[in-house]
Amino acid sequence: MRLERSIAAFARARATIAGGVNSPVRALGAVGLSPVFMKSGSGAMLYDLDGHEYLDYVMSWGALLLGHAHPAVTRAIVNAAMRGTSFGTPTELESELAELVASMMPSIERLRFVSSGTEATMSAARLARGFTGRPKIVKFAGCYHGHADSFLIAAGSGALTHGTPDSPGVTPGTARDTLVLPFNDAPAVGRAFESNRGQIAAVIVEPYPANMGLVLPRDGYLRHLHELCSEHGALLIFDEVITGFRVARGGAQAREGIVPDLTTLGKIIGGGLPVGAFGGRADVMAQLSPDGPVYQAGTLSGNPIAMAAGLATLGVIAADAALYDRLEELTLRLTDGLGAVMSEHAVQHVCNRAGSMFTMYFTSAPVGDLESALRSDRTLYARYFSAMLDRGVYLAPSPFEANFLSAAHTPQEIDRTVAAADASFSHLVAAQAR
Ligand code: HOZ
Repeated sequence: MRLERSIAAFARARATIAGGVNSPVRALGAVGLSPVFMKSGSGAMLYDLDGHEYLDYVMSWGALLLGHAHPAVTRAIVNAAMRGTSFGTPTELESELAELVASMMPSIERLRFVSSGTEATMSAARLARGFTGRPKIVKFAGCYHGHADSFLIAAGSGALTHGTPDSPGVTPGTARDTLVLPFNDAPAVGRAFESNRGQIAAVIVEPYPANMGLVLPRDGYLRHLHELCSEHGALLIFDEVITGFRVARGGAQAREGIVPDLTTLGKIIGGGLPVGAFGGRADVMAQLSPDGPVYQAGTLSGNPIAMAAGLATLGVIAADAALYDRLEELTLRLTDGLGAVMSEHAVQHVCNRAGSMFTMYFTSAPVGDLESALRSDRTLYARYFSAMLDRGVYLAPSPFEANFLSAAHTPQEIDRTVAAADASFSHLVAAQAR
């Protein structure tokens, strides 16, 4: 495949942008390529600078539940922009979106909008510390909660992909206050609470971790976390930046029937614009400035254009009772199809799926934590990614990321994707035989 314009665009970007990208996961280093520069997107499709089109399974890292350039969202953005881009004062749009979010996710009694998922988790951690008066946060290996210092320890996503799960620049003091445990290991959490009595402010977890690829919690594991937090006076923070409005209208907490103390949101809540939010128990949120002493702020927090995009997106979701069933059905059609193709070509694989997100690991044993995820064959994944790209399918550019469908994907496009996988593996097997 010829990607001359993308290659030239990357060379140009590298001259002024650090690493040529504004977020490392876009660099495509994990699959041995250089970034594909996109020109536009529509529905399930992406269009690159060189004139290729791709069926997109990244969907802006899960943000675009409704697909690219959804008409209702685009209209809302344009209309909001005509009224002014930012006021630095409250608008009623913020309350409208807050009310809609709270109605869809009842654990959120109060919330605050920020501009990214990183800001949401960073602020939630500070709030948990301020509320409890305790220093330590428990996180799980391979979970990624954005790039605030407290979380760049055994982190997933780009930090894992690029080999820096413990980032330089995080001070030993900060690292000491983050306790890292293996995901899905219930006794480890009990032991951590025992040996850090009165020290743990919060346990933060992606209920369905999606930054070491997708990993699902064992039965009862999340409930166990909830019970331990209650017993020890710590807060349970569900990081639903990815799963919120993705795996169900009410997020993973609705599917699992768990009411966390705090929830962090991002991605879909902004309909493709930069929005995050954190919220939960009213007594905890009351500690935030100006009502309380825990400081948190942002010039563009609750930005009117971003609020309008979020409102339009959640409005479409709220009005479509069958949306999540349709997405789930479509995703099953895809993962079943891909699984069948891989079996036919004798490729060892394990598929983890929740709602409209999934990861295919190239390994034979179940994947339930970072250690098992790391057994996935990265070289094969890189070759698979390239072969699919050649056939017009844009997958997650790392074996340690999730793939996402959108409401814009059609059964025909799913079948095309499965056919592309079949052709890809035929090509890879033939290439290996040569
Ligand atoms: N959570 C996203 C990837 N897993 C973040 C995207 C980014 O880092 O750019």
